[in-house]
Amino acid sequence: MSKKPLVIVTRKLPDPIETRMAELFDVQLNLSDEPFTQDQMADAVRRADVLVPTVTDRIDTRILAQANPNLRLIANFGTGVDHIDLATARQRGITVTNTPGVLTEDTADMTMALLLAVPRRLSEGERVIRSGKWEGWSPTGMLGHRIWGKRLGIIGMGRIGQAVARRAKAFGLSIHYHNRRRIEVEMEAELEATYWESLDQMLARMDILSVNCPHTPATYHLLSDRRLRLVKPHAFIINTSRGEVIDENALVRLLQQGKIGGAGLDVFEHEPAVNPKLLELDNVVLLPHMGSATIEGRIDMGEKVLINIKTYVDGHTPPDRVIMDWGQDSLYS
Ligand code: 8YV
Repeated sequence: MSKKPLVIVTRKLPDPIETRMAELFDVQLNLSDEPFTQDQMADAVRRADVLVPTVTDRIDTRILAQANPNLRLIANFGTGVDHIDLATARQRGITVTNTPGVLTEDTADMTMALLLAVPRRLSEGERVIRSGKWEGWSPTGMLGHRIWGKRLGIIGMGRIGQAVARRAKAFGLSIHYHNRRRIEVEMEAELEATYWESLDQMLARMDILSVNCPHTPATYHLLSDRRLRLVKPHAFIINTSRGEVIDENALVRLLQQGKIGGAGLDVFEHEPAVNPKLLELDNVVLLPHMGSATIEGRIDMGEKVLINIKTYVDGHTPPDRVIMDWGQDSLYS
């Protein structure tokens, strides 16, 4: 590209990142931070050389069909790329990059926060205080479930899953995992993690489950109604990955029926809509997709986006090019 490429950014990014971007490229920022409408998105793909979307944008076949041949790079601000039709992007010769690694620890922290909050009833406790109804300590008041000594089943043992395992080990949980392939034996030994080839069998044996796999065609409703019914009635389910991995209606039904002990959800199947029935349940902790929401993390993500664009514009393969590697036989990484 001889002239400065036009980079269109769909959401407000941290100021220092926007400043650097404007120095390097010809940039169209979204200062309002309102997500793009479908019309704005169509306009963006018709004009941009590089598009910087986020998880709130749907870059589907219909949108990509309207893209100009000059759109060569989609540099996603975020790790999950399930909102981008990767197959169509590939067909049209568009490179897709993401921001892996820099939000691993923050997301693992949030997983632990939920993993503690749900069994120990943190949100419920705070609601009691805020309602002004607390009458003081009692031997049987606000009893939750002990964490240490319990079995944690991690679904998806990639970077975030492993970071969760490290933390959970320090909290005295025993670590179990299911993944599309077994991790390196050295890593398994370091994490003292037990591999379960059968997700069904693992689900039936765990006290706490943590969803840490990406949403791909193969993991959509991985925790289906049938699988959720295998979970122990006192078990807790934590999800900081993507809502679509769990059949949310089935989860809500089983929570209502007391067939699952509780849930900690940072993500939802139809964000930003939250199933209203979840709001009626006391044994759930609900967060607005803030797993990686730290000031530092957002800067790091922005830096990654900048490096990916710069590398691409300079004619090289960007470091975080997304390789679509999920086939029929593969589940998740
Ligand atoms: C980000 C996330 O905040 O990176 C991801 O995949 O889920 C979030 O933590 C969001 O995606 C930014 O686009």
